[in-house]
Amino acid sequence: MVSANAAQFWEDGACVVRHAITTTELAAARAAVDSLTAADELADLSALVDSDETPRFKAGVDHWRTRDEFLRIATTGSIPAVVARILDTDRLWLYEDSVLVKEAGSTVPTRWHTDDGYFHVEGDQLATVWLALDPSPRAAGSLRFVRGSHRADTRYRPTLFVTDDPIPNTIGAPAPTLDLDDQSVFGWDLAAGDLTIHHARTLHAAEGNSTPCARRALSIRYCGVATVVQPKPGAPTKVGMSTVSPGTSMAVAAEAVGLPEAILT
Ligand SMILES: O=C(O)CCC(=O)C(=O)O
Repeated sequence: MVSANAAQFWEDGACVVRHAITTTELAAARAAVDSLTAADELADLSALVDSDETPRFKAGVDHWRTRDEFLRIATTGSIPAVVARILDTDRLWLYEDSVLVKEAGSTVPTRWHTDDGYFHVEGDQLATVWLALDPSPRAAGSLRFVRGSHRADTRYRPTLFVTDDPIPNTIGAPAPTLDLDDQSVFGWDLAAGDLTIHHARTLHAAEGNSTPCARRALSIRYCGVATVVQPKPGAPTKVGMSTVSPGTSMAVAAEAVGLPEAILT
């Protein structure tokens, strides 16, 4: 069983888990990411900032639907188990996953944002796992967090991720832009197979990737039993979500929407 500092998650807004997956799972996840890249199935986020540099920042969402490896990692084994313990939930659902490849030398940072503005779900049992598939020091773009930001009442407007421009028709305050060296900012250098877990309301960002290796990552976003459906105007649509009334508990909504439930052991 892998261990995590749940108290730090709730106090600071994020915690780290070392050696979270097996080498077999790591190899499978890397192969699945590479198959997405080879098939050109990822969106080019660098294009959103008009970057013409050769290394690109590419990403995609909900690849668990076509790659069983991602579904397996997100819903079985040590990752959902540790997330459920931290969130103190006896049921856990995969809201979505995201593959994020920052190629070696990409200068495109991930801008400050919180995740909750992108999710059509509300509640405290919302967390994102960021699983490093390559060695990820800060210079490669591992996530940095603002200490305690998840405890503030402010709700931030979702952005285009690589720019501070808000997604049209969304609501909320503009996310602040902090210096990564600010004393309120913290994070971890990660080895391949390590992960961080952050609360959906924790402000976070990442540098570009100035290392000579690609930074492949799998972000897995979860919701627990005490969450409810809450449509967020303008946020990216989620298949099936609009068929469920606001306020519906996740235990009912997940089945209607088709969100996979994790097997907690
Ligand atoms: O990988 C990145 O650069 C950003 C990922 C992120 O912010 C997230 O998954 O919440």
